Amino acid sequence: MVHSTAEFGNLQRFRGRLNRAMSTLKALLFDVDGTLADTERDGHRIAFNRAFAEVGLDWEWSEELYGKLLAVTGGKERIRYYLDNFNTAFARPEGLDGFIAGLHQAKTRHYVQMLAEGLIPLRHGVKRLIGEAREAGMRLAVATTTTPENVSALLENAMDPDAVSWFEVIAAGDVVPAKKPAPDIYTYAMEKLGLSPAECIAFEDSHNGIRASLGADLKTIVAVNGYTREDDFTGAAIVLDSWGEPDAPFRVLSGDAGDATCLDLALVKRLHGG
Ligand code: XBP
Ligand code: MG
Repeated sequence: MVHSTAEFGNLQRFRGRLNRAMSTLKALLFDVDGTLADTERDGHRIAFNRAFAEVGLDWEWSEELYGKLLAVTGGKERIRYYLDNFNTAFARPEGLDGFIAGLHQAKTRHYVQMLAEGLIPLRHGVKRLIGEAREAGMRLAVATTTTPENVSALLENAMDPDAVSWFEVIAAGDVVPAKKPAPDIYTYAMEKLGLSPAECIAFEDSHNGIRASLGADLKTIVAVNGYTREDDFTGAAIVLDSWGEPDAPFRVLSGDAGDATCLDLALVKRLHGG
């Protein structure tokens, strides 16, 4: 008999653990920005600034300001957040939605161009882990807030010309109306895969990201980056400072990696528990 909300919560968590213990891991679900690559400070931020300059705006998003703007996911949503909170004096044009959408299109063009020039590499360990997962027949998907073109451009340029085809589902951008921290993009990706949360695991780098993945009932492995080091990752299966490579071990910030020194499939499976 369940007596209180706390006990009900405990029971739900116990059920989740039991489901996972009975479910084999079938798919890895990857966030993109900050997770597959360190895209924000020297990628998206620069592309936004180039777009602003292109249309004659004197806006300049510094590294520090951009850290604050990352509170909101999604480029269009971030521009609006900037205007509402950091540039309230800006004389807004009529049809603000269209103005923001146009600006964001220009930003996407600049960002994709930067990827094509090979300016944004993958994080250490990503290629190795994905290669290992593919060899083991693990299914792969992306669940991200960013624009679909950005994902294909990153995968093609930084991972492999064929890498887009390695991912069964690329859930990205406006395909769901509520972006992270809402769980919708993860739920959407799992629906497309035809899998339950207990059969999947998520990879994230930020507080908003893990709120989305945990909200979708997914076990989540975190590797922080410069902007997210101080984020709250309560509920993560493990928090690492990087994915690690055999010759460049990760540091465990919280959780238990056993003897592992880089994130390999064996550790992913152990953290999943199935
Ligand atoms: C990623 C984001 C994205 C990018 C910009 O969040 O916040 O908005 O900064 O991408 P997450 P777009 O890693 O949690 O998915 O400009 O294409 O929206
Ligand atoms: Mg991210």
